[in-house]
Amino acid sequence: MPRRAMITGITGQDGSYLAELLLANGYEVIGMVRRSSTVNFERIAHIQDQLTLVPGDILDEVSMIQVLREHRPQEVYNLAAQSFVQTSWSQPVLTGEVTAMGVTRILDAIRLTDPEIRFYQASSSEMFGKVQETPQLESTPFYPRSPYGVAKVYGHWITVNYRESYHMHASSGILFNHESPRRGLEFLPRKVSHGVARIKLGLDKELRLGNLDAKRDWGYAGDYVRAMWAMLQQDEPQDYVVATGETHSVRELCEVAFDRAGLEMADHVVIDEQFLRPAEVDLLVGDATKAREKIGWETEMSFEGLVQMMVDADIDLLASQTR
Ligand code: NAP
Ligand code: G4F
Repeated sequence: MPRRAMITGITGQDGSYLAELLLANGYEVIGMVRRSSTVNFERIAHIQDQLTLVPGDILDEVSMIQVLREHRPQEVYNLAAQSFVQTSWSQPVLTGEVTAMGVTRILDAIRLTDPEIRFYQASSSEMFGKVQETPQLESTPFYPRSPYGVAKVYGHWITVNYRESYHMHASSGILFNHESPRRGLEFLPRKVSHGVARIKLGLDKELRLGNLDAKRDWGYAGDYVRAMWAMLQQDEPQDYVVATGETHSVRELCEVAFDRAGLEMADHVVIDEQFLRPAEVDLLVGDATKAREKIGWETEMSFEGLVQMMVDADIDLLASQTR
């Protein structure tokens, strides 16, 4: 019998890469999708015929109990979230309901239907926020700087709590920023790669950004989903930092992107206050030694390679749309 996994957030960036990985590993993949008035399956359209998509919402525990009862997965990956940090200030309650309480709902649905299910929680380096040590590792204290970061801290600790209270195989991946051509357009790296492509093709002249000095540890989403899967194959559930160990500023990322397109960043980037945040996370850089040693995880994509790939992909995409 093939193993069966359920993914919440399968229509998102990570959900699409994880679904590909699980299918390649011979899994039957159940994707929980929330109702919307228009279908948004672009990221999974190429594998949709191999997936079982079922309706459900992280805001509704009963819907998840029904999905779990009907499909009986052995593994559940909880990727669903309101994941855009900036929006978490304008929608703090929704962010808490989805990104924090949603984790309790899915954990509880698992506890009630089949506590043997192995569970992955998508925790975030945003939990480190105003960092208490550098680099950040599993033992670094959290100091979140946004309603999103606060919600992720809740999601992280409720995962630990269900592991300790009910002996569930629940693991949390503390993932640092990871990107790809499938990233949402509002996140900085994709905003830059898409903006650069638009300028290159003469569709725009400027790119409006916020804080160019913030530093992030940026990796490739395709590499990071391998770590999610590996965590659930371990005998013991644990928490792991997943990061490249390198940090770069927003400015450096822009320079690589503009350079790739043969453009001068200074000619096009405009600072726009609307993209500054009420509180910023100035520096993130992770230490993934534990993931390397215990689950054999390695990142394969370089920072420059990632940014260049995203710029190339957006130029190809826009060129095909304007042809
Ligand atoms: P994403 O592209 O924004 O995808 C989020 C997914 O959550 C989408 O499929 C979305 O569905 C779904 N969702 C939102 N609200 C929902 C609800 N009420 N019920 C069910 N599903 C809902 O995010 P991502 O980049 O793939 O990230 C995946 C997870 O990892 C998130 O939890 C994120 O917070 C976390 N994370 C991401 C990073 C990163 O750098 N990418 C780093 C650390 C942690 P729709 O398509 O219908 O909107
Ligand atoms: O790409 P970002 O929006 O990602 P952020 O806030 O680091 O969060 C992402 O990574 C987290 C992991 O650490 C995830 F948990 C979370 O779900 C999300 O995937 O912004 C990156 C940096 C920030 O410092 C921001 O202030 O870029 C800076 N920035 C500067 N100008 C901008 C802009 N960010 C955005 N989105 N748009 C700008 O115009």
